[in-house]
Amino acid sequence: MRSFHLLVGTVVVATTALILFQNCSLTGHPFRPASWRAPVDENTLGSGGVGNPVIPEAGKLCPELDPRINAVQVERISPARATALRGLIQSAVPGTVFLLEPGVYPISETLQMNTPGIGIASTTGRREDVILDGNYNSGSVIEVSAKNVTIANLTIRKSYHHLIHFVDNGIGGRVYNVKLEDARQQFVKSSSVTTASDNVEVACSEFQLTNSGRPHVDSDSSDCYTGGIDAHRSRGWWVRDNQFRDIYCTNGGLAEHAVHFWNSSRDSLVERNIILNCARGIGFGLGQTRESVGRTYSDYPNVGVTATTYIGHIGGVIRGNLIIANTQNRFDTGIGLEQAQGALVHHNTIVSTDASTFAALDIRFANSDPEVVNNLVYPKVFNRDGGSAKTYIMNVSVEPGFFMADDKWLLRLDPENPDVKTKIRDQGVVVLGSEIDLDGEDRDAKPDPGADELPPLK
Ligand SMILES: [Ca+2]
Ligand SMILES: [Ca+2]
Repeated sequence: MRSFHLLVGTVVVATTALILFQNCSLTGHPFRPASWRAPVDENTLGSGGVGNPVIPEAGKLCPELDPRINAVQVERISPARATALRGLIQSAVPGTVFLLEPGVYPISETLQMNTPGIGIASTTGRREDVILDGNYNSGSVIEVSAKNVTIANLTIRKSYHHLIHFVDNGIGGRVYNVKLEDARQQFVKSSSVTTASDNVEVACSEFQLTNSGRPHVDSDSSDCYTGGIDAHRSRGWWVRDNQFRDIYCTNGGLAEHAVHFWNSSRDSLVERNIILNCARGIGFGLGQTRESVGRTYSDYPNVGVTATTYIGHIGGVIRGNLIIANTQNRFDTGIGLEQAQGALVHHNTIVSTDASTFAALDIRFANSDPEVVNNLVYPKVFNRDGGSAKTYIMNVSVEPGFFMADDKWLLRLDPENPDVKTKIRDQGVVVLGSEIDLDGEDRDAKPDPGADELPPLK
């Protein structure tokens, strides 16, 4: 099926572009203009090549967030008051923002953010200046159970359960410019009993499992019970412009995805994330039938209730993500769709040089019927157990040789490579919602498949 695109000529492409433009619509999300992106550690990521820094538009997608805007009250906290923080948050009036001065804040008991509109951030705006350290004590570091809570500009590390756990009613939450490091279980979790935490934005943040954190991963609940974002029964999340790194286990267990929405989640928008050396990239749904209590919607009344009508994920968009693995025996799947109905998979680059890779893209079970357009994939795409793409065009099979030779992360295509010139540059079709590439640059009128629009020809 993948070879089909190579035969598509210009006329067909133009026609298809028109049809696609008319048919594509974002399921649930209006187009949200990109606003900002976090700076990237270029020492780790490599130079990018062709005179481009890795993120040439740094700042455009991720401008600085000042949490004092719209705050009803601002409370300044020093590390000396770390032990008082929990009680102060507990008794805060709605709209209070806690600004923490630089330092390490030991968190021995979960911070319960259960008042609407409250926030926590550093005084400096730099995430490395303030560290909430759970030291694997117990529970989660932060639990969110109220609307419009903001967590920004700081670091959270070493949780026994989750670094941030959205429980009931955490609607409209925002996780912004946060460094999330070393969770024993999933880094950001959403699970609810009564009211799901919908419309949460996780943006411009960095998730990393370090070598020193990896031995702490929970291997009792499953062999490798961790992952980046793990959201059950959640609707309308927006996960954008983040980095996920090294979320894998070395004990033979398979980590959950860097970004995973399942158990009848809906309308997730996952865009422009960089996912490096994680065991699995992005997942919508998991398994053929429900594993725990799913969620129903008025227009999908039985979707989460009975095994025969189960849908793992409804709608949603996965676009402009860069999913790279160059490790060995760690990488399983780039994008996994399991009972994921109506997903749009556009302009992603998925490349693995890991010999144990199962699939760049895995389309599984009968409800999975994605529209797959303008992706770069290597090595394999699978349709299995009755799953198949509804639309599959202009997806190009790339090889590591297509990328810059001095770029160990395979972040940049080599514009001089003959295959890049003929198979990728300007060969995509116009897809609504993908106007901005991974760098925050506008795509030209002839889009290039993959996450990055190539620099113009000189
Ligand atoms: Ca182009
Ligand atoms: Ca670009």
